[in-house]
Amino acid sequence: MRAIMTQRRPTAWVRWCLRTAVATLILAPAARGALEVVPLGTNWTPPAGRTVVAQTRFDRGGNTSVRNSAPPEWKASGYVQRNRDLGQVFTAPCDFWLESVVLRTGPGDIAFLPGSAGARVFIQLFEVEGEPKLDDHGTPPGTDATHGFSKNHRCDDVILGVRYRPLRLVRGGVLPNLAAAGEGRLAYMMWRLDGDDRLECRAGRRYAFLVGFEEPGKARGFTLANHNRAGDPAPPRLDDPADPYPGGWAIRREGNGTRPPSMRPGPEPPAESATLLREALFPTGEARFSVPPTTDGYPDVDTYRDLEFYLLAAGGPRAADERSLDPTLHEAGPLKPAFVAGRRALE
Ligand SMILES: [Ca+2]
Ligand SMILES: [Ca+2]
Repeated sequence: MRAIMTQRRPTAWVRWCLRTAVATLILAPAARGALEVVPLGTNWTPPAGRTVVAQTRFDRGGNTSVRNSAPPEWKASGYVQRNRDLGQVFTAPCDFWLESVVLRTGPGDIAFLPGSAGARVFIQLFEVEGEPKLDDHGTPPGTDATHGFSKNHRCDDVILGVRYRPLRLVRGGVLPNLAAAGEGRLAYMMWRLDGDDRLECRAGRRYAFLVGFEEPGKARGFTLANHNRAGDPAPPRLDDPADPYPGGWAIRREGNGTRPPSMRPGPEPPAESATLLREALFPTGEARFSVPPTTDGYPDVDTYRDLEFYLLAAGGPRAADERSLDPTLHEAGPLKPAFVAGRRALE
């Protein structure tokens, strides 16, 4: 009897293993750990049901740029223009799996530079811990900012009291040619995470994303549509009722993170410009991703800025098979858009 069972068990075991392996191959996501940047054109409507957060307001002026230019540009006011990653802090309004971030280029004249199409990009994700506090740098209304890059008293106001804890770095996206639509102005793009790189967000917690070019290149930069209240004459406050998105604020990583950077005013770079150049460039290799984001910037800060951005949760039709593999995806119940502001109404 024992001999018969010993012969039969391996056969049943092998069959079970084969069935499981085949099922796994069929059900497994095609790609895991990938970043895809998808052009959405200049007319795009956030999908109902999957849009968890939407900040729709943007200014008609300005060029708020993501860039990784080589060589960087000298500014006669006395500094080398710093390479920069840009992003946004948000508060999860419910439990959800973040699958996509939709961003939009700005309306300005350098919305999408020619060295950007085809460049490799990344998105870095953080949890934001602590409670934000506004530091006006000792320059309230009626005084000038002290750092010399701007006189606007709000341009040295920064958010302190928080720590940006890195959660995930997803590389390998390829930026599409957004200039194919609207000359690159006000063009939407979807930064989509696949498989294990989707981020589990818990209701009430703050998170942040930061996007940038992986490598420097000639004329490599694009702007992001955003709304900035740095010019508001009202006294600074974090709970400003005019804030279009009270759940967070914009952030950046500039150069090697030195704050404030050195200034040597003049029409040409000084002979000894190595320090200025080093401060303008990202550290090489992995060190770049350890430079924490901040609202501090020169000449602008992100303290009063919000990007135009949309967060889409996993759970759409193309994720149907993945949903069956992950029972937590829909435990939070129906998704409701939150922090919706501005002109655009969600369908
Ligand atoms: Ca100030
Ligand atoms: Ca805000």
